[in-house]
Amino acid sequence: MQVRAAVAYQAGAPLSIETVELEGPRAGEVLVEIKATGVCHTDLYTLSGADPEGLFPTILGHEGAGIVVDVGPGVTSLKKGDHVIPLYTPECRECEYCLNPKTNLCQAIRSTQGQGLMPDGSSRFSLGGKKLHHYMGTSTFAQYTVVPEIALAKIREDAPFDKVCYIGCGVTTGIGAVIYTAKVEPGAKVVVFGLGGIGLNVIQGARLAGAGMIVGVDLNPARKAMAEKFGMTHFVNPAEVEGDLVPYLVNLTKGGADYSFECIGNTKVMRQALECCHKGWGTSIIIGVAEAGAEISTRPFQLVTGRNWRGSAFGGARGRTDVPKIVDWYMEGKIDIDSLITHTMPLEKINEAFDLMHRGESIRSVVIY
Ligand code: NAD
Ligand code: AHE
Ligand code: ZN
Repeated sequence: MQVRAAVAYQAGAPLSIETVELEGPRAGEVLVEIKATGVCHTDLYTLSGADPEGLFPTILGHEGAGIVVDVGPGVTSLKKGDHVIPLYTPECRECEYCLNPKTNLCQAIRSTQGQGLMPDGSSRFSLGGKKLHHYMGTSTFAQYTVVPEIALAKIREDAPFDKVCYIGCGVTTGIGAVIYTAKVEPGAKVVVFGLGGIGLNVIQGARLAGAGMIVGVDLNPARKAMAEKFGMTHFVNPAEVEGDLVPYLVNLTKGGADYSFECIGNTKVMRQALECCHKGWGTSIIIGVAEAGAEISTRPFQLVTGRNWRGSAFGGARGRTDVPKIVDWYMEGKIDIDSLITHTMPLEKINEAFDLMHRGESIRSVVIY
């Protein structure tokens, strides 16, 4: 079939709206009509050319929601008409990762996904007879996309696509990092670096977990009001701190953070996030994605003296199991998504979403098909 899509021809260039060819679903695959998709900083990162898995030409996008239109042979868990959220972290429930409660990183299709291909090693997208790469197994910047069955979470039908698409990455990544990865306890002192589409969800996750102190750190003063609405108790702008940021934060938290979260992708900030943690037990979670070749460093003494350095992908969530629950939390009013969606646009204007993010003017932009 022919579908409208935003094609990334090469790194650094704006996306181009094209009519591309999409082949139907093969065995174990599902054709999804994407109704809405968020634009995440990771799309911008890959488009920048810094991502070693950023293959071009491609169709980006990994934060979508839509409706099943057709299923390939052997698909049993989904049928035409089901409402779904595509998952860049699938959940096969069979691989050694899925069977290990310590991780959410299902590896069933990771290698072909990283090569921009479907699990059988081919692509369903093409333009003018030339192959287009898939992206993160989802390619939600297309009106229709083909996704493996194990990479789709079935969600309730009364959930609005233009809001719950954000659960496909940002909401789950932020709230999940607090609840599933860090397992923040009531009363904990939390420091969040970067108050964008991810960090603000870490803040609402920390409030949900009952954290006693939630410090937000961002260079953009415009982020303060929104972060306060989501539960931030103290705002720190590093540009306004005299002297080193780390001792300032240790002092503010009276000894250091129980948990810190880096939601920027800046390796210098990752070090600050670790070193502002409390001696003996503080845990720092890296969420931000840094370019290939970037390295983190600290004095080993920081770890010897009991600080823990960890990372979190997709918030530690198991998509097919946890995403429908997070949709329920939204529908029950336990979490706020609407306030974070600051801009919406049709696919034709998707480049504006990237410009807004570059200028720090949006929290989340959502493309509505
Ligand atoms: P964003 O652009 O919306 O937010 C980044 C925020 O960081 C902005 O508010 C910006 O002002 C702030 N910032 C930038 N430099 C700073 C500095 N030096 N000190 C303090 N604040 C600073 O981005 P986002 O969509 O929230 O994504 C954040 C990061 O998380 C990106 O690296 C993205 O690729 C990554 N990410 C990771 C996962 C995962 O599963 N691990 C999932 C989604 C996104
Ligand atoms: N391809 C990049 C890695 C990017 C990365 O870390 N992606 C996160 C999700 S970001 C969503 O916005 C992730 O889930 N990582 C686990 C994985 O298996 O990719 C690179 O640098 O190579
Ligand atoms: Zn993302």
